[in-house]
Amino acid sequence: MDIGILGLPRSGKTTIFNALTRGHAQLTGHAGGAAEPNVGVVKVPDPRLETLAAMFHPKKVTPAEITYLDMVGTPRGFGKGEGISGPFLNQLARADALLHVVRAFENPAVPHVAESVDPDRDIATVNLELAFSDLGILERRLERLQLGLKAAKPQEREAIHREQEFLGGIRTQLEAEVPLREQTFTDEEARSLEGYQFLTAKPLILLLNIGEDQIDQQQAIEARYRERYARPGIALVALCGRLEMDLTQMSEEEAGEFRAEMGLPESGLARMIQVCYDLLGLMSFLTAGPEEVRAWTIRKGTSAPKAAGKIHSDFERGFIRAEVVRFDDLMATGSLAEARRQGLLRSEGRTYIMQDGDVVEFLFNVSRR
Ligand SMILES: Nc1nc2c(ncn2[C@@H]2O[C@H](COP(=O)(O)OP(=O)(O)O)[C@@H](O)[C@H]2O)c(=O)[nH]1
Ligand SMILES: [Mg+2]
Repeated sequence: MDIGILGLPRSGKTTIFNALTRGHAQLTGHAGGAAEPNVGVVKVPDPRLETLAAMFHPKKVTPAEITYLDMVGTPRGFGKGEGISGPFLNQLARADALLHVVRAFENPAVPHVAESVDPDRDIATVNLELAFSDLGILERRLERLQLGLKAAKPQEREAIHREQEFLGGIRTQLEAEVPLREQTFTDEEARSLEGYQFLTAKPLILLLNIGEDQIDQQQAIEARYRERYARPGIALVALCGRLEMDLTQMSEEEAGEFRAEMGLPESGLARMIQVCYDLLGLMSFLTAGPEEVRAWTIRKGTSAPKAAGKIHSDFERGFIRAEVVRFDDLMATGSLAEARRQGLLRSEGRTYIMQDGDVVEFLFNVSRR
């Protein structure tokens, strides 16, 4: 699961990145204009893994992972309505979701690029950049279709006209500031759009980076902005990047005490993982054996063969069936053998929809030709 971080310069992107990944990337003002993004991998904590490990004594335990990408070289024109292009666009286009860091903190030592702190303005600015980028992609495709029309055979023309009309409709809505994630498509239309990797189609997390002096109002600020911006496909979180980054440098115990004192229930890192899971509709299934106990991330509603394909494409192609037991049932019975004896280890076929906490073994057959 890849999350692409974006936002205006000096909004605290790298600070947030460090807080989320316990990283030590250079903040603005120190970096030498590197073009490569900071990449940080976060292990998704799951207490079920430890419990399974105690039962299976595996050689290794592998949690699910979320990867955060912090774009280093924000393009010069970014935030000025010039759209997003080049490597910056490519990095964002590959992400499963976007994390927009919105500056809400005051810091006279680090002036805001637009001179004043105004989260609503910045959210609108970046949304506009994302829409411009998608419009650019649409324009280029429409131009190519128009060119293709000249050389097309009569029987091909209708299909081209249909696509022109479809993409033109999307363009009109985008121009009216309706992001793709809020436009409605049939399943077939949605599939035909996947290849474009439109930015406004991606789930979006608005992360309000509040100042140290606003921590006691964190919940109120979050509620206020959530009311304004939360809708399907958009999540909103308020947290103080600088404080969260400082806390990752402390021991767990120290950080815990500090949080309790400040009235902060859990780490920003843990909250963000939960937000990503909720926003993207994610869940985990588990595999367990003497070699490895492991958690795998999939979207809710994923079928057993697709889930198997997460592990290896051969598992999906040669899928025969899945042997499934609920984590709680496995714990209650104490072993796979006992779960099977009690009829709780089920054989499921191709149409089975995976459930959170399923402990699975996939049976597959790959014919060698
Ligand atoms: N006071 C304050 N300063 C912050 C906060 N978050 C970031 N900064 C400062 O703002 C500057 C830019 O932060 P950075 O993470 O490099 O921003 P980026 O350009 O978006 O990656 C740095 O000097 C940070 O220390 C915050 O929550 N409070
Ligand atoms: Mg940065």
